[in-house]
Order: sequence, then C-alpha cells, then structure tokens
Amino acid sequence: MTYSAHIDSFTRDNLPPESQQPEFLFELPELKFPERLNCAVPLLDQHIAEGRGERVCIQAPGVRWSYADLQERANRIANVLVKDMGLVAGNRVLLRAPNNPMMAACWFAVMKAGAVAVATMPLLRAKELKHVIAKAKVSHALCDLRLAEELKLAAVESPELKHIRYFNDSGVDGLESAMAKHATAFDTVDTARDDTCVLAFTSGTTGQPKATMHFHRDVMASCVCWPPHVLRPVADDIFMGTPPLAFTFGLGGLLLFPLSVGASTVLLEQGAPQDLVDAIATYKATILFTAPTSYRAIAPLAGPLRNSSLRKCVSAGEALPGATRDLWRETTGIEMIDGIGATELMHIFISADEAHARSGATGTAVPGYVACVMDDAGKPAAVGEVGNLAVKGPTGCRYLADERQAKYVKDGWNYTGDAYSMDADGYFIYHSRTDDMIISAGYNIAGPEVEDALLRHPKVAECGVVGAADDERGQIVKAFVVLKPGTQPSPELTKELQDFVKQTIAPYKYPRSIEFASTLPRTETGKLQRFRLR
Ligand code: 3UK
Repeated sequence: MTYSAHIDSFTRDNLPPESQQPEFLFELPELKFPERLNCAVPLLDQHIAEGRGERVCIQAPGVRWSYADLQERANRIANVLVKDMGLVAGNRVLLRAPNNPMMAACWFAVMKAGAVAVATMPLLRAKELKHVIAKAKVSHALCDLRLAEELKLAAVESPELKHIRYFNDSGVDGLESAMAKHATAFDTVDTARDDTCVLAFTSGTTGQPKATMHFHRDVMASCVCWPPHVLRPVADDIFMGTPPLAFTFGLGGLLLFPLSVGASTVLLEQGAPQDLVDAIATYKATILFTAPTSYRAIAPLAGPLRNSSLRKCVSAGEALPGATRDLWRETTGIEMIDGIGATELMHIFISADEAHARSGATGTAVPGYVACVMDDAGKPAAVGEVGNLAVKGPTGCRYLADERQAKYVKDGWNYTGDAYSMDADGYFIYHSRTDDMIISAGYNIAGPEVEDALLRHPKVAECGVVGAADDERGQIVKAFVVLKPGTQPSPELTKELQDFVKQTIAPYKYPRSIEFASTLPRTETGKLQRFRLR
C-alpha cells in the first residue's frame, strides 16, 4: 500500500483501473515532485514562510487581501471544517460561489484539510447539483449565501450531504461567525502527491457530466508547465478574467497561476464587457483570461486598453478565430496567447506565446506534454493530414467510476475529441470537434473555418456554423448569424454573406442556409452549444 493521507478512501477506490489510465510523463526536472505534497504549501504557506506574507494576493471590489490574510482565512475555515463540521481527509466538499475572495479561501481550506474540492458552476440548478453530490458522494458544502436556494433544494434529496455552511453571510450561523471562533493556525495535512484534491466536472454537452480526478501533483504540474514556459508571468503581475473558478481554466488562470509566482489576482463576480474594461483600469490588471467570444464582445470598448497596464491576453475554451485575433491586435496592439486545455488534463497543453503566435494555429505542444495527430487506426497521421488529437503529459484523464474512460484514453494517449492537423513546424491547427465535422456531398467541412470567414464581414457580430440534414447532400452548411446593432436581416444580406465566404475560403464551404438570430446558445464557459443549433 502506498502512503495516503486520506482517511476516507472514496477517491482512491474509484480511480480508473491502471490499464485504462493514460501514460504520465515527468521528464522536466520541475515535475519531479516529492512523495508528500499538499499544493497549498507551495501556493500559499510557503510565501508567508519565506517572508512574502504582506504582498497583495487577492483583490475584489472593497477587498484587498495579502497572502497572510488569505492564509489566515483558509486556516480558520479549515478549522471550521474539521472541528465544527466533522470533516476528515478525503471527504468531498462542494464549493459554490461566483468568483470572489471567500470562494478562494474555501478552496485553500479544503486543500489544507486534505479534502477534495468539488467546485460547481454558479448557474447549476438543483437537479444538476444533485447529480454532482451523488456522483462525488459529497458530504460537506460551503456555499455563497446568495446561491443557497438551489443547493437547499438539492440537499433535501441528497442524504449524503450532511454539513452545509454559507459564507458572505453576516448571520450568527454563517461561516464567518464560525471562523471568528477559531484559531488562525492550522496544520496543513501532509497529503501524498497522488492524493486526489480536485474533482472537476465536465460541462457535458451530451450525457451526464463526468467527474475528472486531479491529484495535488496535477495541480502543481499545471503551474510549472504552461505558465513559466508560455505565459511567463512575474511577481508583479495582476491577473484578471471571467472563467469561473469551478472551471479549471479559471481555477488555474485566476487562482493557481498567480499564486504560483507570488503575483496577485482580481476576482470579479461580473464579467460583462464594460465591467471588465473598467476593472482593468481600476486594478491596473496586466494579464487577462477569457474566452474568444468575450474578446470579440469587448473589442468595441477596448480602445482604452492600448498602452494601458494590460500586457498579456489569454484565450481558451474554444477555438480562437483568426478574425478575432486580428481584431484584438488592431484594437489593443496586443497579440493574444491562444491555448487549448481540457478539464481532463487540468489546463493548457498546446499553445503559443505572443512572439510565436500564428493565425489559424493553436500553437505547439507545451513543454512537459507531447501531442500527436492520429488517424482513425490510432497511427500518427501525415503532416498536414486532419486526424484525432492525442496528448500525453504530467496530467491526464481519470474519470471517477465512468465507462467513458476507455473512450478518452487509448493506448496511453488522451484523446480530446478534437480534429487537428499538424504542420511541418509542429504547429497544431484546429479544425473542429471530431463530432462536429460537417460532411456535405462527400466533403469534410469544419464549421469554425466558415465561422472565421463570416466573422470577417463587417456586419457580423457573432456566428455559429453547423451541418443541417439535407436529402441530396447528406448535410449542408448552415450558419446562424447575429448581426451588429443597427443591421437588418434581408435576402440581399444573405446573398452578400454567402458571396463574401466564397471569396474568402473554398467556395464549396459556403453556408447554403443562413438563419439570423439575436443570440447564440452558449455554456457558462463560453462554448457555443452546437448541438442546440442543430
Ligand atoms: C475545446 C479549444 C480550440 C476543445 C479548458 C483551458 O476548455 C477547457 O476545458 P473543457 O473541458 O473543454 C475542452 C475542449 O474545449 N477548446 C478549449 N480550448 C481551445 N479548442 N482551441 C482552443 N484554444 O474542444 C477541448 O477539447 O471545457 C481550456 C484550460 C482549461 C480548460 N479546462
């Protein structure tokens, strides 16, 4: 038996069988982690131990916490969890809040107590929360008082969830008043590097969401691969952005990565375009994380960001259309850093920094990872050929008790479900999700390429391209288009857009059908819900 600090062995008992796990690579010297590792030590405790406790750590409207302030809160919450709420190491703790400082403090409390954080998207309803609680056997919950309603509904039907505390609550039963009764010291549990500390649920466009399992070493691996090699943040950086902390894109970009270099983060509950532009000025943010559509929505307001504090802009979650990359550069002077990540792999594994960015390409494999385009037989595809993206590195897919493990991991490789090609320089070019490839009259057409062409038309605000069933061609290319304010739909405009696409990319890819819409269906993580368009 290998060492584990977990008294509750649920996560260890529900790991996928060894034979179905991906191969893990730890070649980089910074990936040789000690056997005992709690990620709260390098990310938080160590800063205070080494004299950086007074540096700014987290800001939010009306809040400015130093590293020592965050540690003090996390320790008090850990004491509440263990002494008042009966938590033992290995228990799962549901976290539910918009991005705010208390959510971050709770996350670290869970790490320090050797428990497992199950952060949930703020918009989840009781029905979805119930699935999460049942799947992860959640026993404890820390929830923002303003999001109590749906959790209470779920709790009624979830016998395993026994202990709930609400925060951002001034009442006598609130987490804050319980915290006040406890010490500011807590002995961080000495977890194993391969003790699970995060269960991250996938957004699940089809079927029930899957719970991906991440160890303390996975959290630290995500901090030592992409950030220092591609983002290259410094201790004076001020991070900001929109992805929820319940989404590993947000957890990394807005909490783990800033703390891994002793920098600071600004946590915002509202991420509308004007809120973000204003907040960048107020807090002098230097690094921005958001999704491609959000960059496109901010662009009309982004003029003031030119020559401002902002120096790096990270795009992930969806393919970055070349049109959006160009628009952002023309507006702000900043070349975006695109990166593909996945909940299964924790964070970004293919990316390019601003100096190496190429329009239309996501980038090259991040140091620590290897990536390969495979043909349908699982053999490496030729240069330029479109196939299935497969990756390996220090992190990888472990679904908690789920048959779909065998679909994501094959021969040790993680298959992300994306259709990619690789060019002769090792740059990976995104085409579409493998399930979304449109097959029209025998041609394979990738929706995102058609979207990029449409987005370059001055009257198009947003668009989504899918395959629509067609008797003659099997499928036809169908575009849903949101027009810029002040533009009216018309048959002439349909023709104009079709001609525009034919002049931009191979004519057979043009949308034979165009439907005008006022908005497009998107997930909380900014992804277009193509299945709903279909
Ligand atoms: C798609 C991209 C093209 C791709 C994520 C950064 O998105 C994240 O995780 P999810 O599990 O989705 C994974 C899937 O999303 N995708 C993400 N980024 C890109 N496609 N270009 C991109 N830059 O289909 C991938 O398989 O929600 C992103 C960090 C952490 C994450 N969890």
